[in-house]
Amino acid sequence: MSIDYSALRGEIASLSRRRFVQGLAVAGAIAPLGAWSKTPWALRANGQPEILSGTDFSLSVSETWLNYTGRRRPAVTVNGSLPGPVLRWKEGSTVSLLVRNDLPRGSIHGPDTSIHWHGILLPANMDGVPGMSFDGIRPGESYLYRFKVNQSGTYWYHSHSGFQEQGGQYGALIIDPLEPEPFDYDRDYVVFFSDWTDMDPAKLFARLKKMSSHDNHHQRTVADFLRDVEKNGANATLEDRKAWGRMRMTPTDLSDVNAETYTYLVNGTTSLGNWTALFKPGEKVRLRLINGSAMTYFDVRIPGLKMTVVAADGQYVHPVTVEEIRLAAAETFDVIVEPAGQDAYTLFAQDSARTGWVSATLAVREGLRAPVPPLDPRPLLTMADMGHDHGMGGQDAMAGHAGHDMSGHDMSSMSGMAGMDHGAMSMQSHPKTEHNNPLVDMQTMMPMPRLDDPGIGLRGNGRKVATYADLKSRFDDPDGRDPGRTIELHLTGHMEKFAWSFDGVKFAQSEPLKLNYGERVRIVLVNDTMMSHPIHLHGMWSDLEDAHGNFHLRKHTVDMPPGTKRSYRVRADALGRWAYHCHLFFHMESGMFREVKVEAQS
Ligand SMILES: [Cu+2]
Repeated sequence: MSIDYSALRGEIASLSRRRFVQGLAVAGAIAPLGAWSKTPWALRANGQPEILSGTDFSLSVSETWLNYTGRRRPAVTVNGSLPGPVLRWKEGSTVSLLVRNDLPRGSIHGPDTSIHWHGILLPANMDGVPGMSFDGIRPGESYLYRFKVNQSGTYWYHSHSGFQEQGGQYGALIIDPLEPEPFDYDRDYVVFFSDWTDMDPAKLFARLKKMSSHDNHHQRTVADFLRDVEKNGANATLEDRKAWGRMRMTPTDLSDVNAETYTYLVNGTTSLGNWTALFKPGEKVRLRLINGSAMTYFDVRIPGLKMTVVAADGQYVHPVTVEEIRLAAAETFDVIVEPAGQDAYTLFAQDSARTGWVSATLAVREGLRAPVPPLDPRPLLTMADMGHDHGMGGQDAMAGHAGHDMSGHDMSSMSGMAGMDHGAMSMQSHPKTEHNNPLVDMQTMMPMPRLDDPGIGLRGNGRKVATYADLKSRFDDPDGRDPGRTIELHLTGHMEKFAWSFDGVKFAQSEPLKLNYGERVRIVLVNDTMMSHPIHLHGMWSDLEDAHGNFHLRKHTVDMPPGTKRSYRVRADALGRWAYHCHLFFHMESGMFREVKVEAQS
């Protein structure tokens, strides 16, 4: 083992204690806990954001000073709270949302603002992406969003202006369905995860561009090396080190930004605040898990309880009972739990790099806690995770460097190069724009869908982890047509430069991706990088296909782990200009973003 986990945990614990000294930051007054409620929704837990329901909403985007770490810092908030109020709509109604920009002059989060309704199908000018859907909202001005709500489920909203999403401008969106839901429950809670930083998000981005590995100081040591030699032999160890060196990455690079920088929040509260969802033994509790993080994947579990997943990205799935769920940034999952036999349970969310966590509690009354489990061991990326068959265990994918890096390449240890003839193996081809491209540091050679892979750090952990393969939409393909054409796009990047793009072309240099109004198209994504990317298409559903190309799972955000190739169907039934991007905030900012233009055929 290359890391002393107990020391790491101690370090994090002491860090956490420091952070928690004044760690409970709630923008307004903490809502007093009301009497027990019989209705599923009405109960407001301590610190639960305000719930606004109906059809007419007035929202104010402003700056609020919050203290999560002992220092007061300016957050950008909606109606003064972080997260903003829960908005509760009704399917079939028409909602009006007047959003006013009340950011003070000179705010680090200004000047303009916007709200994007994530996962909601609506007219293009209501989507809230400045420069694409509308001009944004100038200081002191308002924008009236008005559209018919044609779906139901759990979603969220966030700013699409500047760095405001990282600065705290987000909230939950709940849409009650017209038809009864295919499951029942006694209580209903929003569980909104996010990652807070005291830094000015613009400065954090600048730091990433300058020093992309800042948060990954867990470099392997000489002692690790000697241990590896003992275990794997000198040759294999040297080869492995050489290969990693060539890929400009260490095997502990799991996230670009992590708990070194972030304080993780659930419903706007740190672990110390202990956000608590109350239950009575025997009740069914619905938890609407929303990952509103800028850069964090959360692995969520409740030790002692199984979770039955009933919806993904707001859309019903056949119920599947699991013990753990990985939430990519922007994903939502609705789960039902039935706590009984204990007075308190810990809801535990650790980041995928195992650098930190946030916890909350399910309890029969306020003030209780259950034990918080330790962080899982920090996983090491393997060459296989990158799609390399390195002769150290057969894997289903292989990878190589992009063309410009191949000179002097040691073919005995690294397999694959774009365009090479590898005989019977079906090699992944790559777009021309990736070749000799200084923004592309790697290409995958034999990517696979891997829908049944729990993911790095979750394999074989003794817990049943939900995978995309387990989650099947409760309905048939709502479109029904086979896709008329296929568009392949590659997720590309350069770790050291912190440059991210599609097909090696940054947004600023890219042309819009054109879809014909009404067509059913298949989008195939190939991940040519070593990071996971949650890819989000605005305005239209992403209907994920199974490994055989059949409709499988309706999503608004499709997670793409390293070494994967996944496909989904899109019904181009929404005219106009739409954003299409990685939902890791700083990947989007650095160029992993495209415009999708849906046009009527003349
Ligand atoms: Cu990304």
